[in-house]
Amino acid sequence: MKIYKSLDTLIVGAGFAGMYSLHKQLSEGFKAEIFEQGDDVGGTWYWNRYPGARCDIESMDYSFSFSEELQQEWNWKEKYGTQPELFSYAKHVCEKFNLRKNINFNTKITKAKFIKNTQSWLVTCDDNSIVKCRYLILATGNLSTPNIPKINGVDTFKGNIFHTGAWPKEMPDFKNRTVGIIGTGSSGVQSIPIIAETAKELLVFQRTPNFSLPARHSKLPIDKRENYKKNYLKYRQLAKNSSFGIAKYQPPTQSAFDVSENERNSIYQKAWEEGGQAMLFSFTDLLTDKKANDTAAEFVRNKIREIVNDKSIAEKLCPFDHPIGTKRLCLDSNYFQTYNKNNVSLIDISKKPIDEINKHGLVTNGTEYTFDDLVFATGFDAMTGAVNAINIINEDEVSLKSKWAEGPKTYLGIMVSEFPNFFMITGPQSPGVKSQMILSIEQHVDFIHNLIMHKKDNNYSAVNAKSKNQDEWVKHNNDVAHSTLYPLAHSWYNGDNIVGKKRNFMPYVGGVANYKNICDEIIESDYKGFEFS
Ligand code: N01
Repeated sequence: MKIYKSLDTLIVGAGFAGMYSLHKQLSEGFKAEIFEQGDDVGGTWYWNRYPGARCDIESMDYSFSFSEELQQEWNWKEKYGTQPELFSYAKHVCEKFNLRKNINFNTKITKAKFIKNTQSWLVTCDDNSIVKCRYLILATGNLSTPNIPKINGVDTFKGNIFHTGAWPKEMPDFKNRTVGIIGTGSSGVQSIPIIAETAKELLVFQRTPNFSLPARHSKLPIDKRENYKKNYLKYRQLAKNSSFGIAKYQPPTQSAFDVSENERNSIYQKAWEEGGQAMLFSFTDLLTDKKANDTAAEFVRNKIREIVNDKSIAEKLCPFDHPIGTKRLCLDSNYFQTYNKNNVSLIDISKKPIDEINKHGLVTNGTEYTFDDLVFATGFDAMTGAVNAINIINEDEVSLKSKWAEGPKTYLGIMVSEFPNFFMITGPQSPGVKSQMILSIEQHVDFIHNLIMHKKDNNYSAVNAKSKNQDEWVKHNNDVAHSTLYPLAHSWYNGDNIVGKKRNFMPYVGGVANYKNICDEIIESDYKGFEFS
């Protein structure tokens, strides 16, 4: 076995998490490199180039805070960053901190094995080359393994097939073409209105309708941007002390039933007009009390009924299967309005699934629908997909995938017991996907970095999570989730979207601020729950 490179730190993935982690490691003098399967940086914003792709968190929040110079010099143009703008930002970060020379592009990591004697990892790349490293950090993202449902006959389709999460670099031209799209989650809700603008005909195959609120997207006024920049310290602090890591969404103070029905509806109306996710932050009990939640859900259903001209289509677009906000709430620009267009049809497949895909289209409920192009907006094997795609083996020859067969178990979403010197950025059972992702990334990268420094400064050779503390953390994660309405939804949060995946609620929904306090207390207690050897 020939080791072609020896590193202190090997990081997998060159998205925001990987880049910031690399920057921290290099700043401390570590020999560190990223291995990235794409040919550029950006992660999510490299792969998700589908029409209409943009972030659903405002740009001034969804950005790095670790460098004052960076946050002052970058000028966001749009209220919600588009994929091209976010991709440019990622490239700017890469150049500014001189990271590119330490990134191996077009290289996929397939295996990692911990070697007891040397207390290091041997990592195998897809060209079979082997890299030795002391620390292995996964920055592989939570929504990075596209899910293409196994539908009979998919290989026989003669037209083009696209997945929103692996979109080609060259934008396909849908002009004069009939397009079929499967999926009405965030990716579908964003791409459907844009594809409908050019396609001759668009057929939307909907299994479950989704709640979506208007984004009220606009250009970002320069004075607003500059004012925000002047007060960045304050806004970043507010974000850190909030539940979801977004400065303007501070914890509400009153229950939905503290006010009259009229007042409640006027609060919802104001939030609807403001756009974004404001409505979810109107009352304390929207995510814990089904009756409170029903008031917001019905408000949104009534909006759908107002917007969509055809009453039966409107009713098909109204979600009844889950409380609002318990699946990732979509933000849209004219999503429901799109169903008023003559070239758009909604095909409800909730009762009869797609039987097969054939040469010309697909068959459901005995009817054949033909189209030229097929778009899968069918989401991802979320949170565990990218981790399990690497064969990670500990010193006892046990794979992480087998350890996680019944669902992921982590300590703080950062480490896994019996897998020393192995770290995940925003892993399962951490707030990542239920927060402003970049804020959570920064917190995890800093935590992991400090943990590694603590280990190094004390001349330890390995750090590991204790299984007792891990079990307690997993239990806490589940207890918090089950004190809310989240588990009532069938969503990627609990693995329901992947056939055969064990149901487990994966994100930590106890709030960003609470989570950070817990982590800070752990640091202060000399890394309680971690063992050093
Ligand atoms: O994926 P999803 P997504 N037959 O899993 C349907 C983030 N994101 O890519 O609900 C028919 O939400 C499935 O139906 P059902 C964001 O966190 C952010 O849209 O399972 N349909 C559903 O409608 C988001 O939550 C942004 O019944 C099938 C859809 O496909 C996450 O990524 C933008 C099917 C999948 O929805 C994932 O969003 C985009 C089948 N066999 C994404 N299998 C922003 O920042 C699946 N479906 C704005």
